Amino acid sequence: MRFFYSDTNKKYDPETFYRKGTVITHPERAIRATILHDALTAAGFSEGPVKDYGLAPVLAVHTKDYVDFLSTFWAKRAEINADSTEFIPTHFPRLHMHHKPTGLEGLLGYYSADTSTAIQAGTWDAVYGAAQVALSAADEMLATGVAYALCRPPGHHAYADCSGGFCYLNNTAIAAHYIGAQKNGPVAILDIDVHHGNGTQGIFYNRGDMLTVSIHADPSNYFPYYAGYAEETGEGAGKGANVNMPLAHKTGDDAYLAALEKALDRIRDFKPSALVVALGLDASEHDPIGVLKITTEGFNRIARKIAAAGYPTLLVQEGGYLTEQLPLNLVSFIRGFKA
Ligand code: Q9C
Ligand code: ZN
Repeated sequence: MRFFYSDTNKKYDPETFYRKGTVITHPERAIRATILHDALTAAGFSEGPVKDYGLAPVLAVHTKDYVDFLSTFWAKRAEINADSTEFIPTHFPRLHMHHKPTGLEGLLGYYSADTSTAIQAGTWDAVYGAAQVALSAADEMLATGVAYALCRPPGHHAYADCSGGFCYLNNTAIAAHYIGAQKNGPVAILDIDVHHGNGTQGIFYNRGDMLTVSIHADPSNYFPYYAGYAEETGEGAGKGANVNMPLAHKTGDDAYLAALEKALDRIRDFKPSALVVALGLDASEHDPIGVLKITTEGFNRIARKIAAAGYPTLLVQEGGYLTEQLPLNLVSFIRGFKA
C-alpha cells in the first residue's frame, strides 16, 4: 500500500507540556512523523502525492467559527503577547459557563479542552496539511482499497469546535465523512489508539450513517477521563452507532485481540461501505504515556485481523510516541495488511 505524508507537519513542533506535576518536553514532537516516514521508506513502501482539497471537507465536520479561530490566531497574537513563540491555553469555560468572550486569550480556552494544544506560528499550516494528507489517502483508498495517512498532528481528540489531547482538526473524521459522501454509503471508524477517540465520537454522536467504535484504556483514571465509557452509545439517529470498549490497564495482546474480534462483529453488523482505522500506536507496551501492553508482534496480529474483515480500509495515524519500537510497530502493522 502507498502512504501519504506532508512536510508541513514540521512547521509545528510543540515544546512544553505540563504532566503530572512537572513540565516535560511535549510528547507529540515533529520528529515522530520523520521517524515513521523514514521507517516506511526503508521498508520499501512508496509515497503517494498529497493534493489540496481546500477547506470544504474540513468544514463538513468542524464549525466555521473554530476553523476561523485556528487559522487567524497567529495574526492576532499581539493582543496577548507579540514576543511569544508558543501560546498554551490555560482558561477553560467548563460546564456552567457559556458566554463566548471577545478577547483572544479567552477565545483560546473557549476552543480548547486542555493545555496540550499550543499554538505556534506554523500550527495552522501543519494541522491543515494533516487534513489534506488524510483526504489524499482517502482518495487512494477509494481507488485501490487501502492507504495509510501519516497525519501529524493527530486528530481523534478534536471535536467539531474544540482542540484537545494534542489534536486540532479531526483527520479521521474529515476523511470518514469525505469517504461516506463519495461512496454515498455508511462508514465505520475503528479507533485503536490507546486513548478513547472522544472527538470522533462527539462529531458523529447523532449520525446513524457513521459507526464509531473505540477500543482504549479505561478512562476512569486515564485521558480523556470524561468520555469513553461503555454506556455512551449515541443519540437520536446515531443511537446504537457508538461503541466504547474500555480495557483494563496493562491489557496485553491476547485479551486485546479478543476485544478486537467483538469490535469487528459490531462493524460487520453495520455493513459499512468502507472502514477508517484511527491508528494510534500508543497501546504499545513501551509507549511513554501508554498503559496497555501490546507487543510489536501484537500490532501485526491486530492488522491481520482488521485486514481479514475485507473492507476498503483507510489507516489514519493518531498517537504513538517516541520509543525505539515506534517505527517497528508501524512497519509491523502495515506489513500485516500485506498490500
Ligand atoms: N498522563 C493522542 O494520543 N494527556 N493524544 C497525556 C498522560 C494527553 C494523547 C498525559 C494525552 C493525549 C492523540
Ligand atoms: Zn493516544
